[in-house]
Amino acid sequence: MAKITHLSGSWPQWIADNLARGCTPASLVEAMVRDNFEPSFAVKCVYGSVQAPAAAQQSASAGAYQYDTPRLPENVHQIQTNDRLVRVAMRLTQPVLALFENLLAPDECDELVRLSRIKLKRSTIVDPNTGQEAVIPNRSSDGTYFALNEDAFITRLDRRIAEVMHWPVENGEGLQILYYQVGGEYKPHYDYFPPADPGSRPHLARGGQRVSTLVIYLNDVAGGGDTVFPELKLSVTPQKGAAVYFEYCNRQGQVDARTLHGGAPVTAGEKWVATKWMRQGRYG
Ligand code: PD2
Ligand code: ZN
Repeated sequence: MAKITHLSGSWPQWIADNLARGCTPASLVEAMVRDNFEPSFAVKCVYGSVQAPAAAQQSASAGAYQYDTPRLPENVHQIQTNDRLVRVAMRLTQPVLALFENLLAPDECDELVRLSRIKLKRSTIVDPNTGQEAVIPNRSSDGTYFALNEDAFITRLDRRIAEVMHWPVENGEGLQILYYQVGGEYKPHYDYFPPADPGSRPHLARGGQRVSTLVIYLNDVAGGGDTVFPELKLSVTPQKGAAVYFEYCNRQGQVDARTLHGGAPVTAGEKWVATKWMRQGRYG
């Protein structure tokens, strides 16, 4: 279905009403993208309607999000974790985003794939209204999870991952593994729970908002499968053992709509990734 790139009917009023009642611009963009709006167009519609106080006028694309000091330290080319030296190959500041190389050894990637293959299930999303897990065509991968510190191998990886994300290991959700075949994709979305969605409430009650994501590539993909950031015009090519990191929730609990991202369709071969989501608080 073609994406919507014009604003008609009750949409302008819907945007105005929801902004007036205090919904964050990011949550409105999220809802519009779910309703098949083209992501950049939705951002323009919503941010074009945001009336920032004169003193706090920011560029329309930055919206009201205030960038804190990044959790990921600036001016660092390498991160020495407990057991591995990880290279910071590239970074952005708004949003905070970085590419890590050499995060996992090839045999660690292979082991995660081997352990996951036997327990894959179709991936789900959180229904924005009910909060229940739902299967949708926008997310056509299979996946599985490892509980935090499930065994010695996972504990070692969880510790290293927490170190590069500069966030407590106990605030992490269990490592999620995703498997995409040719045609498999994850359409652009946010990893945070849109604060205005009723379905976000039960998820926010456990550990609070998600604050950052690490997508780790477990294989080199023969074709497609890039992790794409439409607002940044950025595309990250999967590379075995490397990872893309990004932050999207500041100390005030605001969320950053610039981190809209997706997994582009795989066009050849298969794609395996491991995803770590960090929460504001302990995810117990
Ligand atoms: O597989 C990916 O590249 C991808 C892209 C966007 C994974 C996720 N998001 C995710 O797991 O949230
Ligand atoms: Zn995601």
